[in-house]
Amino acid sequence: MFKKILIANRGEIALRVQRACRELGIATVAVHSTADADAMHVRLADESVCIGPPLARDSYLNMPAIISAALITGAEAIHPGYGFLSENADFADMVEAHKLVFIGPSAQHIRMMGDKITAKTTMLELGVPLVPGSPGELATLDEAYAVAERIKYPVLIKAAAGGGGRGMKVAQNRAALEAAFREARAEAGAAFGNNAVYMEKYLDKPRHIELQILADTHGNVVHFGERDCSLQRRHQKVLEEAGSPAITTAQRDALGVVVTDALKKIGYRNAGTLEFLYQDEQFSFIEMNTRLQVEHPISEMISRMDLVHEQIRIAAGEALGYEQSDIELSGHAIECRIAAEDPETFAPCPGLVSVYHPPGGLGVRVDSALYAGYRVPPHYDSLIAKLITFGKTRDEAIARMKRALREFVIQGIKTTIPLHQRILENPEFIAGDYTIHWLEKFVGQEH
Ligand code: MV4
Repeated sequence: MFKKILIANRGEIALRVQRACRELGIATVAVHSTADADAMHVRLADESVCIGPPLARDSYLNMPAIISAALITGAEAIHPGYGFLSENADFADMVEAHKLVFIGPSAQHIRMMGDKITAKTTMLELGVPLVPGSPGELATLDEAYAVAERIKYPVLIKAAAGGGGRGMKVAQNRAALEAAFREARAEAGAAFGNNAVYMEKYLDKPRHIELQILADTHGNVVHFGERDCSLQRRHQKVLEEAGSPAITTAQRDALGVVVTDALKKIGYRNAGTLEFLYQDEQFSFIEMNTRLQVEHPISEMISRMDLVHEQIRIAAGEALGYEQSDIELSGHAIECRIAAEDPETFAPCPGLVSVYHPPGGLGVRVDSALYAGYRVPPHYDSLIAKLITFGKTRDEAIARMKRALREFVIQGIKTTIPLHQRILENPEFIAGDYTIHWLEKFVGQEH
């Protein structure tokens, strides 16, 4: 096992990884920008290194500075958290070139899944269900017309280097396809320096359901069930649940078998998430994320497993030591992402936190790096706390979340707590009756 790990991140996820390290008896090295000198992840680490000025590209994305910090402090491994360098294959290569361990998948697998076309082609060959679409890149407009006639309109043009919704264009009919194709290509080229695009049948009312997996370096792959992440606004997840209110145990088990078999075949390692769209009782793979995700705690709550412990053990070469049948999923968990934003306009609201009182009690978990007197800097993501509740049933998790949101006191800055309270009162939400379009409509209707 490692003796010292550098955590190449900030905020709640840096604390989350530190907690796992502490429990495993591993010393931690924090890195931070000048804007984060007073941050909780710096205060709680065993050691810390300032790696640059506030802008992320000069600090948390500064690969040589982070590698140097690891070498100087004698850290043996680097945990990237989520965002920043977590899905950067060049960084994973650089870490290994310096005889350090990247706590995540191989650079080859990060690259494979980073290219959405390669990811889909790979999953197709492995028998994972996909949305009907182009077999690979759409090179010409003629090809686009041909695929669209075959799969029928409406269709969606997506960027191969995209993901997270950037560079997508819908074409409702043949007349709209040329503009969608040209715009998607131009936007992809400008945004990613790669203008490759592909086509999928446009699903009009899907849910976003993702499956959490772990793979060790001894050929074992297990899953931790699904998370329903349909409640998003502008491709930002707002509230997630595990399991999905829309799927059955039999559906979960069947999808789990297909996915774990597929990942065994490609020799995937460490944590990963396969994203599916679910509509008309069908799962369609769209993307794979090769990192620990923000919403991983809800999978931990329903499985009583520590996914970060497991990531670290896997990176150290240990075998999982349990099988799928040992993972017992039970109960229901919900996560509310609390952001330093205006709950009506979603404008970021950084500033001084004057009062901070997190909720507690049975079935409540708060992952946050906030404290009273902390100044939320304007340079980074606005997520300030994840409030997670667990219950034997979904109704119990909802009741507990409402109770916990009432208890949560954050003063000095605006937060999205009131938005979550409104969602939790809504009859459609309570019935579990929502798609990926529900939240945008809900937020729009309120005005
Ligand atoms: C789609 C889709 C409908 N049909 N693909 C958006 C983010 C990216 N991960 C995939 N996305 C979508 N892909 C097909 N074939 C609708 C979306 C989509 C979406 C997906 C998940 C969660 C929220 C969303 C909001 C708008 C569009």
